[in-house]
Amino acid sequence: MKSAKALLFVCLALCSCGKRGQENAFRAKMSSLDWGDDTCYVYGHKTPDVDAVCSSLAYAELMRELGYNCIAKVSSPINNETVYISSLFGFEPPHEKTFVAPGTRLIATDHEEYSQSVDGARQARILQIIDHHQEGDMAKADVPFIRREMIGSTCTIVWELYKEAKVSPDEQTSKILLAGILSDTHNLSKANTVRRDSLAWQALTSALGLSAEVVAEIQQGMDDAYSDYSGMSDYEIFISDYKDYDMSSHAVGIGCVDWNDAATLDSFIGRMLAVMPEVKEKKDREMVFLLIDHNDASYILYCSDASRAVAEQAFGASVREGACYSPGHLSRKTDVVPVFTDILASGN
Ligand SMILES: [Mn+2]
Repeated sequence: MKSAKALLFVCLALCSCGKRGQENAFRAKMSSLDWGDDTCYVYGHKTPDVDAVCSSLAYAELMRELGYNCIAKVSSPINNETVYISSLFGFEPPHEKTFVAPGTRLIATDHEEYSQSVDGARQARILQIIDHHQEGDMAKADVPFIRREMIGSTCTIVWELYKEAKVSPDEQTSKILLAGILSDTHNLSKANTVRRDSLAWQALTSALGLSAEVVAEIQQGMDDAYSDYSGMSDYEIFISDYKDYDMSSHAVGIGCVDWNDAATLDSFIGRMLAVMPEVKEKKDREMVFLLIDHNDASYILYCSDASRAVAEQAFGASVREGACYSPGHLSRKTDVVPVFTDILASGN
């Protein structure tokens, strides 16, 4: 009798669990994916920034919590800002894996363009895309789960997916998610920041017991690391925050750097112009551009006549050889990529 009661209890428990499982659309979607037997790799974009690294780490962790064999990787070396925050927060950045074999299962975070993805991605099986950029060519293939939200940080989306999955991130993962949000929203100060980023920020900082003052100090450290180019070659500086795009079959590359010292700005622009032909060659690009943020004003550097035409159509006549100017900070994602895409789609 006793054991019959116990059996009934177990049955009821299983039924209610099963019912809860069914009610959880996200978990159900995950279990419907074709995971195969091999490891599924989670990658952010090439030349990864903090959001790319942290979204891949935290999402791989969520997938493992749900029972799937996922590991985060990076397709190229991490930047100084990521080195700084991973050492401050005590987490290990993903290991580098520069190529995936055909048929490898992938999850892409913080990007959805093949040109920004790990080499081999075109022949891989893309299981999921978690991103906050405009629809890219990866998403046009048959990807069974895409979560695209045009919000401040991919890590905010990943935090929301933890909630949907009813998994609470541990302390380490909370730090990782917060790092991505801080970096991509610039501590909630960037124009792309929305209320959902703030909600994630609030939940994570309070779970971690971090005051607003401490968070501001951490942000300052990340900013300093981002623009600490000491010991780097001009080429390395140029590609420290760089992305490739295919715009109407034009191979375009756009880098972003900060340079706030007015006294050396002119010579810095000269150095960056001098290294552009090498970037164009090594990245196999038809056009390359560099956005220099100078105390919240912007210089747009180009090399070659074709890229000059695009830059001048977007930002007006050059202010010096090789450079256009725009007052105010320019976001690559919202102020430059869509404009260049339109110009190149219309054939100039
Ligand atoms: Mn991002």
